[in-house]
Amino acid sequence: KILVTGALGQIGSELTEKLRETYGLDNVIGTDIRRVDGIEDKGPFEVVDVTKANQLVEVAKKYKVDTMMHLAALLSAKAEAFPKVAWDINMGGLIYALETARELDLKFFTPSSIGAFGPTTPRDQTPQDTLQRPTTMYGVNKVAGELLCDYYYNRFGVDTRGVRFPGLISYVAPPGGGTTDYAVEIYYEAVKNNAYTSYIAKGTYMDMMYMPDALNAIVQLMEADSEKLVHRNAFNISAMSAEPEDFANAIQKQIPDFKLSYNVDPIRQKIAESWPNSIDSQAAKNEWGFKAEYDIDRMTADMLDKIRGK
Ligand code: VAH
Repeated sequence: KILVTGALGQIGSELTEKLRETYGLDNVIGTDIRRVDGIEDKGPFEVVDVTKANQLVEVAKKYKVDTMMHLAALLSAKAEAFPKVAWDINMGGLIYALETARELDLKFFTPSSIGAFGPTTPRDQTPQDTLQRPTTMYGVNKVAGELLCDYYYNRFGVDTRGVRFPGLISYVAPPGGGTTDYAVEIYYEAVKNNAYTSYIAKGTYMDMMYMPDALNAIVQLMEADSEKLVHRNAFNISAMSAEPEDFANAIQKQIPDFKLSYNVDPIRQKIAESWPNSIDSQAAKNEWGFKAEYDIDRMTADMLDKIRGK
């Protein structure tokens, strides 16, 4: 049985659904800081504030879970706007999640991010093992989180595993407060207005991935043979390195008169420029068979199709 935190978020909402399809509806308990109408109709759900001691462990005991997937967090741009709140949620939540996993011997997943790298990290084909001096609160949280998860594995034997997610593109639940969110907004605006004004500058490359590939990666990593894992927290994974013009070109293959313009947001541009242009996913491929199925054209066709259908 699996407990998911952040189950109303961009990743959590789709991960909960995917896990229920894979392991059975009643074997996946979604939790988040609040409930929304009808959420219980989709399967077991509990309101949990991950920053409050005992709330997580009580729910984990109540449902006798054996796995925790901890997605509750503040993303990069919001964390930069509210750094102390981000620390409290991102680190305060993580330590209680890890303590729950230690106390109840749970298998544990939490994502890191390309945001765990900084401006002094090699920026092209960033290696799995390299210098990590991020300059954002989110990045500080992600590096500390990676180290904390490895600590709980090495010190207490908690089976912790994680991936460094690139920007994730999806059409089910909107991302909230990320830097890569432009890559989601562009599709909605393309369908609605045939145009989009990007807050990230032309030529700014970042790693990206379509949500179905991200969800498959989580399931694949969690099912991987523990003996084969050389790394744990956290694996570089990416499907593509793209800049705003790449998305515009892919969209124009479907919507020829789509227009992209720019109105750069200096804060999120600064965050984006501190991250890699592209990361190397070889360790994930070698140790647990990571493989992305969606390139930018296939993702674009599916995104536009699904958004039109909404
Ligand atoms: C963000 N979408 O923009 C998240 C993610 C790599 C980006 O961490 O903050």
